Amino acid sequence: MNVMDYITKKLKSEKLHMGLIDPAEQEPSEAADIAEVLEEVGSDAVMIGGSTGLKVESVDETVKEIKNRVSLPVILFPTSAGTISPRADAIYFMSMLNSLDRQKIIGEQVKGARIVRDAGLEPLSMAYLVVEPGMTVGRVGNADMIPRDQVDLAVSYSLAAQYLGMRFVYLEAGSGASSPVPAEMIKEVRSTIDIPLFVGGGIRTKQQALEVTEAGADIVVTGTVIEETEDIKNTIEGLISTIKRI
Ligand code: 1GP
Repeated sequence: MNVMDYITKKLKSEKLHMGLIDPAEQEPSEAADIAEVLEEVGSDAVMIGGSTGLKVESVDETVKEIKNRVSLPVILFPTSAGTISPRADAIYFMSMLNSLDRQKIIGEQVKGARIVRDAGLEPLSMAYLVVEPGMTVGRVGNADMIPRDQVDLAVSYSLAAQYLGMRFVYLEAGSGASSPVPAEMIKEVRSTIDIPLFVGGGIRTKQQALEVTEAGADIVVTGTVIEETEDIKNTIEGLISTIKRI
């Protein structure tokens, strides 16, 4: 499966939803149960990652179980070069452009490049931009966070990413953020760049999903809501139907 083609083709006619599963939060078989629900309710891909101190073994086992049971693309969303599973379909080859830590901008990427090549993983080049409040990823990534009212700064970073040849921009408010990336910021970035825009962090309700997609998010990522809800099927189905209606 060529994941870039899959995403590009889908984006021609609809907005996408991707469900983020953290291998540290459940057993691999339970992760596969969640992935089955995501597939059933019309999610477009499963992203794997998101925790600090993740072990490559648990990433690998989780990807294996999911690949055994669903046909959705499984894409790694790595925190470091040490958590790459060759069983996935693709990997976001991402740089946290607004990190103050060289390791997060290019260090892990140098460490991981040959691992990705040798594993035969499809690299999907992505600019990862952390917006306030940023949560754990902002802290761990030593991000010089984009303030919520600095729309121009988000636009400048996103345009720089496009000019550097990156294929995606991800505006990240941080997993579990109290509110998502501001609509005004999404709108300005979307109207400036030509590459697809991911938005994630703090999206829990249909209203929030509506606001970020109406503002211009092409791909909406949700993670925490999957972990917190009592009824994954209904909750995610509601979010996806909202996202796909735009
Ligand atoms: C985190 O953007 C993703 O990297 C998802 O955030 O867990 O808040 O949905 P949530």
